[in-house]
Amino acid sequence: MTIDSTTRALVVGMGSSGIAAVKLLKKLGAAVAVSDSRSSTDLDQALLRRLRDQQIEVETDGHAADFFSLANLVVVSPGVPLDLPVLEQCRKHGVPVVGEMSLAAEYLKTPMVAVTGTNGKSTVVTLLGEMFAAANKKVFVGGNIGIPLAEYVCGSQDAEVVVVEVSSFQLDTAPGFRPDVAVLLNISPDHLDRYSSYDEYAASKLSIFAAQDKDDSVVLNVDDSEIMDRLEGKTGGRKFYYGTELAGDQNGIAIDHMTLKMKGLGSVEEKYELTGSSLNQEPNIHNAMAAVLAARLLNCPTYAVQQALTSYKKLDHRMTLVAEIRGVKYVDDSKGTNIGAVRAALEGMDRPVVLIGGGRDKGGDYGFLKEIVRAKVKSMLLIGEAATKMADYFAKDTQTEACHSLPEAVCRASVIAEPGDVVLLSPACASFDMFTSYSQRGDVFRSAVMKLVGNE
Ligand code: UMA
Repeated sequence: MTIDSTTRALVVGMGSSGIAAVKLLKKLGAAVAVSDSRSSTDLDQALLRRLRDQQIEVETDGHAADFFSLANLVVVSPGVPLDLPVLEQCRKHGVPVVGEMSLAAEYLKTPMVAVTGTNGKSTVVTLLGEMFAAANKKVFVGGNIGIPLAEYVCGSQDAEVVVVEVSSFQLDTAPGFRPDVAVLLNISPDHLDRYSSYDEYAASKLSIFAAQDKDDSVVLNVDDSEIMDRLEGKTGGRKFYYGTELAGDQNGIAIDHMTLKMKGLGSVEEKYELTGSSLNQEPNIHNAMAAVLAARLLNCPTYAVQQALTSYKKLDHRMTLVAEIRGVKYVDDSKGTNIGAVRAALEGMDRPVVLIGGGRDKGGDYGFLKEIVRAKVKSMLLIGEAATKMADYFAKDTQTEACHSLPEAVCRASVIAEPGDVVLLSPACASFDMFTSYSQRGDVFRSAVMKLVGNE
């Protein structure tokens, strides 16, 4: 896509992705306008002033067809629903509707590894970042995890490798997206409040491979049947696999106790040790294998890969032990915002669980959790918009109870839990009904637990 002075671009959404897109489009010489559904009083006033100072036309309080009719390119932020009538109108008139990441990738000059999947993305991209950094290579880590790719592309592009976390929302507007190495970690139901079906969501994840060819690499989790069963015909890239065991014709990496063993890659037998690493438990063992494989495909030296595996510190709010009080462990898995993440968290539990869940429902099928809840959860305390729905749903599988707030749920959990139990915050829902983010929810959990510690 050529962007120049004849381009009249309209950017939808004034969050971090939209603003990075504005910068890039301006740099490429386009005339730019922006539109946001929020009212001008809700938007950052300094940002509005900055945009107007740059002669950028700004529409607030919604998206009007007239404003869109002037554009010959529309760049949407990932959080903007693609079925907005104005966007449908643009597509009908042949105006391309693309995403910021996809636009940025067209102007990217640095080799790129892109990581998607329902869970584990942030762990894998941060670990990859540490692997390249350990080799003294300049690396940019961004995308869905934080700094938009367009921000990098606007700069001097001086990294030796770019590592991006990619969401399904970003993939939905990225038909030509072609990473040198694409990693798909797992697929399980998520964001079903945005997709019309689980199949549509899964297809979005698999589309990360769509534009790749034999010069590109594909990294796949052999243990995820949702990926393996849906893969046929979805990629032209060279396939590499990771998992518990690889078939005879599969090259990649497999786990043998705590040792990762490479197969069919490199001239000598490569091994990596996870003993003593913070990644030595599932699902992080699989996340580690994905990162090792992707790093080696981009020639990260073996010593640097091992160094990062050894020194990596787990990200917060992911199965983080907050405290142990009278033999009860309190674990913060606030990042467990979907059903697959909660299932993985429960699978790793060898103690009876008092589960704190709920929040904003994402349309997922709680049926995926029924069996594991029956087996491992002795009591479920539920908060937020989904509390009643979840309490009713699991009433036959475990004892359920709705609570008004997260601190109240922690208090109740401390009464119910017995020595040897674990109190686990792993909500299966988004946080936005009660908190600004999953991390704020995790922080509230932590302070409620620390209050219990203080009361001891
Ligand atoms: N808006 C409109 N019209 C609409 C809807 C929203 O104008 O119909 C406006 C909002 O008023 C707001 C802006 O769009 O001003 C927000 O855009 P956005 O929701 O796309 O958020 P950004 O701040 O641009 O952040 C996005 C990603 N957000 C989402 O995908 C929802 C961030 O991922 C990402 O870090 C950032 O780009 C940089 O790449 C966050 C996320 O929650 C972490 N991702 C989801 C997830 O991980 O599950 C996919």
